[in-house]
Amino acid sequence: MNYQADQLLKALGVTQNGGRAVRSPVDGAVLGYVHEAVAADMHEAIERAHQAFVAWRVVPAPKRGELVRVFGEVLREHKSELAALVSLEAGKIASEGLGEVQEMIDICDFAVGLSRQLYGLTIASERPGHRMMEQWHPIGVVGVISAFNFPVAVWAWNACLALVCGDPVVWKPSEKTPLTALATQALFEKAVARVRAAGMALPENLAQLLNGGADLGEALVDSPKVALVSATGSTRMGRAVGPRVAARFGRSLLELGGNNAIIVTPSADLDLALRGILFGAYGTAGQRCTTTRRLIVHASVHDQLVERLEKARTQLRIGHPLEEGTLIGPLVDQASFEQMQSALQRAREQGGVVTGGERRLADRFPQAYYVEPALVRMPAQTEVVCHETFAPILYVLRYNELSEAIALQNDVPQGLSSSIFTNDVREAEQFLSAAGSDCGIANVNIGTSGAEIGGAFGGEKETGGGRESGSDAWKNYMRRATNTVNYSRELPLAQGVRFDV
Ligand code: UN1
Repeated sequence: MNYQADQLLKALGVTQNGGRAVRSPVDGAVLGYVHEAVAADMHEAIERAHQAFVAWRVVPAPKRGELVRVFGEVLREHKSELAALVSLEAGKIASEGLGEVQEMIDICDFAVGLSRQLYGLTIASERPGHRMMEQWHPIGVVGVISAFNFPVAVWAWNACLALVCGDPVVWKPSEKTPLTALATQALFEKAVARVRAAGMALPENLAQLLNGGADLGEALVDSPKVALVSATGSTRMGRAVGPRVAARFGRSLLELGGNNAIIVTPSADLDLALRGILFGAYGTAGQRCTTTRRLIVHASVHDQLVERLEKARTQLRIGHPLEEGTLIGPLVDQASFEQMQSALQRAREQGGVVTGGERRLADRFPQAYYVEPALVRMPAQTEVVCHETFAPILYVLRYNELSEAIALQNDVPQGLSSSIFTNDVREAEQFLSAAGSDCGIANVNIGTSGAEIGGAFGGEKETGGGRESGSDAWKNYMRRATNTVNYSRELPLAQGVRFDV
């Protein structure tokens, strides 16, 4: 048992009483234990959530916001402990663990503001003495399926919006990160207790957590009582979820794989580009859906940029994520390491020149998988480059014309994030235009990862089309009602139709 984890769990209010052992990607040590649920438990949880919905949907939205405000307060109080647990369970370096909890706090603030801004339109009626409007009503139970790499923030994006929108949440986290989920749930329950102690009545079961296997996710996907299934993870998972939810006419919000590219043009500030590429490609050990996986560089700056990148790559400190100065933590598990090795092998077979990619620190951490980030010069955008490998591999391609670079950028099945480094306004605008990047996120002079919560987050094509987090993503969690009110003493029909007896 890892004693640091033991203390963190205690400080976060998680009591341990047996269950499956959960191991850390950092060193393979047991961090704690988790009891796993089965599908029948999920059916009961959905039923309880539905009862909560009936009560919660009529609580005024700004009052619902009060719960989320207090949750944000509790998160601030426990930021360092939860962040450290994220580091131990998901392998993130300290500042990224803190950053993940900061995303949770930020979305709380955003959702609280939103709780007074769930606006509908008023619409001009063609009939005299009539008024048309739209209202946004709570939609029902929201199921959240989340991935290991953002084990708590992605749940918070969904849960905080869902709660202010009037929807209870049922959460099935990744099997790789159940402890951070338990800690988050304990903090949420602390917020519930605090709001109740201050005199506000709250229904039971506004947010429930069930740890366990794929059968739990399937129960969420198939239940007609789950109005929205928000799923983050692989395209393979999304292919299973999307059609099944659609088959029962449920709603799904999918945030799946990315294959994000940075284009570097001749006018680019190469110092800036280098920093953006390093964090984008190798930060979080390449395990973000927004990780930069492809670099498309103009021939005139290709060699010097790649040379600088190659040098900087070898200077990134790999190690225990909570040790001062570490920039690259471990891969999540052995399977992930093997997928990385297999991708590098395929890249070599497809004409790539690979540097890095070897296992590191195996003597110090024989049960963990640290790797040197890899750089692969590719002759073309081959099969392996079109595939998302969840590891720090950066494929480098060369271009001559910007249109060619944009075509390469778009010519992959995924469509999440993209960037251009340029100081030429024409190039930047071309990249952002309708004929430019086809991704949900397109940036200028910043990298592909590390988006702020205020924007809508998600992407097109195999990324699944969903938008979470900021902007008007809240509309996913509500249903729209169009209302026409007649305040006249006549009953004119629309389109001039006559139906008089
Ligand atoms: C993810 O990897 O699923 O933009 C989410 C980013 C983070 C969120 C990533 N804010 O990189």
